[in-house]
Amino acid sequence: SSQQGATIWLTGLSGAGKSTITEALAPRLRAAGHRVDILDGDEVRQVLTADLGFSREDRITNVRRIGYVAEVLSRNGVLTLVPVIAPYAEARDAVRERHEKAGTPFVLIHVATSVEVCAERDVKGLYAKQKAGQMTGLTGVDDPYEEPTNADLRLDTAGRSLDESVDAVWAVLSTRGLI
Ligand code: GGZ
Repeated sequence: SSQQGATIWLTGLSGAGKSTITEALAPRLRAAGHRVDILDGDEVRQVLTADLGFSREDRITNVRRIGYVAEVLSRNGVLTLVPVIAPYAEARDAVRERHEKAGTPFVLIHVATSVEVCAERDVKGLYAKQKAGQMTGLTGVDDPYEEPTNADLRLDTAGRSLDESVDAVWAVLSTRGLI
């Protein structure tokens, strides 16, 4: 079938809800007849970017590589969901530019859950680890997160149900004519 693809990038802190929203959105999009794939930072880092750490340079390389793969998939009709922190504007903009040059739709969702709420949730225990001095360079705590100024949606998940968050992303995709 000929379908319009797009890259839907969910940027935000660890624990903001990027992966959770993605995992709920994907089956809904599939049920609506779309081809969907997910490039989750946590997973992709085990293969495509297994050589990279969390320095500024490595994070930028990580995001550019993932952006390359996302654009190829999206150009070929896949709705490609990318829950990856992408803390640097420079890297996000490079990915956006690659998409624009290819004429491939790019949607940026800022999952803007506050660092306080992310630390409270602390699903992975990273915030506790950083506080205990067992790690450094945690995004939003002692490492930069450059807030997007060009997001299609700024979504704070605090006080919102998962369904409401998914609906908000869905509305953006609908407005953009992608679904
Ligand atoms: C942020 C880290 C860090 C540091 C390990 N800072 O929430 P998670 O656990 O499951 O997903 C996060 C993942 C971050 O990888 P990304 O590829 O999304 O990040 S980036 O765009 O910055 O390259 C987190 C875990 O790895 N993690 N150390 N120091 N998140």
